[in-house]
Amino acid sequence: MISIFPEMFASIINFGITSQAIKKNILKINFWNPRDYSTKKNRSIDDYPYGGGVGMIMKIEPIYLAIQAAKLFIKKKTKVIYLSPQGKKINQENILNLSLNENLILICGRYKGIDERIITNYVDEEWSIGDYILSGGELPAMVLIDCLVRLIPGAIGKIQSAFEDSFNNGLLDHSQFTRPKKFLIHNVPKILLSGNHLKIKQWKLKNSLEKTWKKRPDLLKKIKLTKKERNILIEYKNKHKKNNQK
Ligand code: 4GS
Repeated sequence: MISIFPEMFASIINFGITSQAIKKNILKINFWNPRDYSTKKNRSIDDYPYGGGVGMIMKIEPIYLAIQAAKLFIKKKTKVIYLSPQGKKINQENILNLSLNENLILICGRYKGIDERIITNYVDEEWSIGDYILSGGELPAMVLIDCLVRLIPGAIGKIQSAFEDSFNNGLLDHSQFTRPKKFLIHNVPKILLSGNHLKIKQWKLKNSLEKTWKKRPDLLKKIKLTKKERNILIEYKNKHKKNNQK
């Protein structure tokens, strides 16, 4: 991790799955602070932009030296990633691909960003967590680590859960319920209490498809449905239409 605010990472290091993964020695996060590589007495790492304009830019040298130090420490060929709104918007499929890397070097920018020469010459991939402007790359880096850690074998209780979750088949997860069976007037769908595994499986698929169609129709355009899935959806859409006509 290349960041001038390593303390921010306490929130993933000390809590939840990420903290457990560190304790289990299946995740390790190391820090290189550009300030430690500043050539200035006051440890400054930013400067005014050439050509004028508002805001400060992170200087090339401290980040360059931090990357070199990280690479020297890791010893193996390692991808350098810069988190920025200019990057490709990251999704679960990209995360799955990134999880194939044993090591990653993540650069967290601050201020108006980093000297472009870092990006063109020393960054392998630029990823964004969404179309909005944050004040630093630390939160995006933590988002990325949190997503990646779930895919490390042994990080979550059941490997199944990582793969059955929303998005892993391109559809939203089906609705979930837990005890009690009845709260006030609100009941849990009867099928889920029936113990009929085949019926339950069918219900989950149907629920998943309906939910995706209602809440995230954009996801359906990206995947190829089986004939059975298409028929479930057609039936649901017809029912939906009828109800709307009433
Ligand atoms: C994002 C983002 C971001 C951009 C960092 C302005 C400070 C800031 N990084 N996805 N400089 N969205 N970065 O907003 O990754």
